[in-house]
Amino acid sequence: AKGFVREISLPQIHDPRGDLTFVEGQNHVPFDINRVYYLYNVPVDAVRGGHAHRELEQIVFALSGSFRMTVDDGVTRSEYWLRDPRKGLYISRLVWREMDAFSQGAVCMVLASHRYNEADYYRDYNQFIAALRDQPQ
Ligand code: T46
Repeated sequence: AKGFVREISLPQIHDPRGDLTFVEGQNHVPFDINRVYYLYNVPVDAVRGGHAHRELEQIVFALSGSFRMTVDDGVTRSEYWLRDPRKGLYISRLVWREMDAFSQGAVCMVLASHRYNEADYYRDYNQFIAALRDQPQ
């Protein structure tokens, strides 16, 4: 199976005291959350990512500010601008991703299906493409 991405919309409880958004396991997230991590203090000229995962599924949010995610399933490259804390980007396994154009003070939060495991990474693009060719259709 090929990798894919899709947008996930979360509820927003609007209030004069401020907005509230929540994420529920088994409801908004199609996997068990085993890890949460966040990127912050990111220099505006930083480039992050540059890898794909063997098994990991994730949902990426811009909790504050904005940044660009470029995703590549080995055939098509697409760009998503994350800037709305209610909207996450679900990224399946076997998707190459790069992140850049972080705004000043941007905070990126990621919900992940597994704990951190360096062995799950393809950090070489050609190795990722070769692995895709070995996938059953
Ligand atoms: C992804 C994008 C969106 C850990 O020890 N634990 C962790 O949970 C993570 C995510 C990283 N690390 C270590 C591994 C590296 O030594 O932190 C260092 C930086 O990780 P990396 O270069 O992979 O960071 P990014 O921002 O390029 O990528 C991360 C995730 O690794 C990746 O899965 O999709 O954010």
